[in-house]
Amino acid sequence: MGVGMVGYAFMGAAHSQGWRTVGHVFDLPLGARLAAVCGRDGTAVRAAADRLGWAAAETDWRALIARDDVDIVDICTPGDSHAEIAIAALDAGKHVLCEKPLANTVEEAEAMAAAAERAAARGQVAMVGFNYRRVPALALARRMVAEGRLGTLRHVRLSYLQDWLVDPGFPLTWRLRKDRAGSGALGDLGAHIVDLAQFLTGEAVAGVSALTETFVRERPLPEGSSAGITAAGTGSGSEPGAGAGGGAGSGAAGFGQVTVDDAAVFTARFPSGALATFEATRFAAGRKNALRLELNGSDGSLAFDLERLNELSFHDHTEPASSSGFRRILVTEPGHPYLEAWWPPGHGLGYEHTFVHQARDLLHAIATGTVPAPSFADGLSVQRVLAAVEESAEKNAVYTPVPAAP
Ligand code: SOE
Repeated sequence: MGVGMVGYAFMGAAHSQGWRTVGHVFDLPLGARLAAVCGRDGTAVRAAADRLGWAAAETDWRALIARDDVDIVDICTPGDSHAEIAIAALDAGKHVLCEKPLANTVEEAEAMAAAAERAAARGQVAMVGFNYRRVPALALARRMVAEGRLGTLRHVRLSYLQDWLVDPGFPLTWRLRKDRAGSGALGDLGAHIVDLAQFLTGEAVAGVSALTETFVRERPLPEGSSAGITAAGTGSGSEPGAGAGGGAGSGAAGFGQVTVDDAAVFTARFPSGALATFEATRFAAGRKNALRLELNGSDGSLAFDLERLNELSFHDHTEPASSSGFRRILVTEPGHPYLEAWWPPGHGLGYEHTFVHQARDLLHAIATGTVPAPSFADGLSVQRVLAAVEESAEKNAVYTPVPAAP
């Protein structure tokens, strides 16, 4: 399978690592070839191709899709271009991998899911890049929940905490603009934890109640065009359309309006009756990429922390109270998800390996003609939850505690 990737900044580099490595680790029904990478700046995209291992470079995504040596189109651009590129690629007969969140709006996500369904009838595959499903410990957690090890689920608790916006001097990059990114911490981080909650429980969120906040409403306009989550940009990758400055609402001289949320907190219900809490923020000082979760059921609990991603904590509540308690499962055994192909027990994996696993799962889905998980329909379902969160936050149904009678 020839892969053509659009965008080559942080996510593009992570995906490249996945495509380069997958065939060297897993026994695959189909191989992957890094055919071409695409970005708008010709000099920069050629440099990225050399650095990341792509055979060719293109400056127009339509030309990338039209290439005969491209079978899979991998979309690593900001959200505002996902729908157009994905639908064009599917209509051109290509398989598609699209970064999360699937789109910037529910309408776009619906159109993408419809295109994916049409394409599936022609044997094409469309997957959304919720890579944390591919952390072995989280794949194991899902297996344990599905096996009933937790009994009836009562609580689903997830938070995703970063801190790269704490400094009010951090520039107004594309991730802080609604027209480019759709939303802020909600779509970027909240999308991951909503997807994980639905993946782990096997249930779809049934209702939400939310608060969002933009703590710093104006930020300096950036000097460069490619900054992502670092002020200086991540690598030299200018994602197509990643320019940050133009179009930002103007504020004080040299400043622009932040048009997305900095943080979102919300509660939710699952059809089974389980209650969920979610927190997504870029303002948790000291927390760099802290994705944490805990599930509590009638028969036990599971807990996970991305900063210790080779471990899963499990409490078996059916054991005698005198000897039960949380114990650490070191998720590095060959019987654990994805680990049959990696290192001997105890030799852990990291963030980058989730992209190798993602490439593996996509190639398997193509070879077997199965709908991959997470599908575009799964991406749409997350998008609907994000939209419900925004609507709830806008309506701001916050009740003030009644003061005590004098
Ligand atoms: C930035 O907040 C970011 O790169 C997200 O966009 C990714 O999805 C997440 O994996 C890491 O943080």
